[in-house]
Amino acid sequence: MKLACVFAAVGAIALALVAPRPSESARHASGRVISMGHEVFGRSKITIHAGDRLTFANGSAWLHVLIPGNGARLDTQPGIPSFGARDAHLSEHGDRWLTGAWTVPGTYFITCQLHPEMRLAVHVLPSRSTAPAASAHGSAGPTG
Ligand SMILES: [Cu+2]
Repeated sequence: MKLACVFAAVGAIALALVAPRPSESARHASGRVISMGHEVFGRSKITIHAGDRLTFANGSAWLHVLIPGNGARLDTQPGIPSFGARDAHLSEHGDRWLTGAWTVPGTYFITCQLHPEMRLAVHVLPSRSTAPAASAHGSAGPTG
């Protein structure tokens, strides 16, 4: 069956593309979770799609002040979800913060105002539903 072969191939490719590190496999359901340690995020970068949210979970005993920016310095970035009244989210021990939806594709940086070492790059891809229709940019070449 030709069709079956196609499906098998697509499945294999999808697995190869998607195959996350084991620790990430079960975290898609309610927003990807970024854990926080003493002076570090649980990861340094993450890739999501427009419309997704992120959850920041502070399992450390430390206070973190999450802000858009780098090296503990605020850098408001157009398109980034709101971090609150002063562009800062205060995260105490046990806090879980669900961000607003990331709606604008691009690369954003998040840091902690108290811990310059904390840096997270968020890569936002076009939303899953509109990804194939990327012709708005006109760079996809001729398509049928
Ligand atoms: Cu911190």
